[in-house]
Amino acid sequence: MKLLHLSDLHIGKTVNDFSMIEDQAYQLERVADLVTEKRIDAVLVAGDVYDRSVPGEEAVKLLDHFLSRIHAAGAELFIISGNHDSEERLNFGSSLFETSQIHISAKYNGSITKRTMHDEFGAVNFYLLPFVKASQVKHFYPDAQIQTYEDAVRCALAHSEIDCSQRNILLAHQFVTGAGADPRTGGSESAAALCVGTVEKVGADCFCDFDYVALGHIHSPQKVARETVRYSGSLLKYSFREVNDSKTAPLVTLFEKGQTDIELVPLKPLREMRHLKGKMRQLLENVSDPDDYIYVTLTDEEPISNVMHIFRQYYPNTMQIMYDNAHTEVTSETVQGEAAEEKTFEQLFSDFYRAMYGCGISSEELALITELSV
Ligand SMILES: [Mn+2]
Repeated sequence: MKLLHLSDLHIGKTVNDFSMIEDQAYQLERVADLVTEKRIDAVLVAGDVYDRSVPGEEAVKLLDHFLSRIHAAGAELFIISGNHDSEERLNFGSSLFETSQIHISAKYNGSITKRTMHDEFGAVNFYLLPFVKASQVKHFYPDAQIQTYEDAVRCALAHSEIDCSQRNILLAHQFVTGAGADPRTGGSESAAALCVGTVEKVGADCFCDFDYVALGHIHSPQKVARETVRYSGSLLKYSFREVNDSKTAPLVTLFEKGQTDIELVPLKPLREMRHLKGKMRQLLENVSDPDDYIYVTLTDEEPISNVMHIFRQYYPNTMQIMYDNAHTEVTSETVQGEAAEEKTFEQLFSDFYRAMYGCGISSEELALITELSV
């Protein structure tokens, strides 16, 4: 049996004011093509289907189209909610979708949804655990000792009667750590995922009953503790910190119990996200793939006026321009070297201005800001 693992689609997301919808539509078309080409039996979507709890029209239309394409390709579809999804909205139509082999579990109701498929080696059980906080599980098991997210996940799994002689797959959307090591974040996760306390962490050893664990939440693709506990990573690069990631989807082939093969299938986007660093003149002399999403670090010593306007004539999808030059280096040293409380308002504001713009504030601007501050 072949499974394709996706997560963190974040349909409807904007990055630096650029709508990602066209890129997401393209990427989901490629995924649907892949399902046909590779004869995938089931597609797993491990949460953060939408970017917002109230998705926009285009986002809803795109998910609708994706569901029909996967269904037409003959694969079953398993979807859980992530922390970005609204439980109720993602659940819409789910009981009716069941008749079309589309299984959505967006809301924890005291037991984990289980669905079973069969192949020549027997049964494969899919457990769909939507994103849960400790309090949501505690609500159904008030007598259980549940303080952390790990307690919650353990309690939910303990009430699932897992038959370990069969093959078992889990979908979950949590911050999962392996042997004390945190997963490497991509940078476009929500603040909740980027700075987690020990309460929110779930140890990968909770999942020893599962032959494959399809995780969502962390946007960089990676395994956690073992090859068969994985974050697929987000559908696309959604932040500057992800420019060097290559996005992939794990294609998991299940043979008899205990034999699992994983291939990471590259997902080539409509537009790449890239980081260019150098002097403006140099960068604009060698323009390639102008439709890509571009982050720029300029090493020019003098600030360039209208620099975004200039770059967008060559790279219309320029997302952000930063400076890295002698001024910015001096700034970071100054800020670290001197205590803020010993500085006057004018000095502090001048430092701030330099940190933001990479150059000194003019005396006219400083006079104006001083006047406004009193
Ligand atoms: Mn996410």
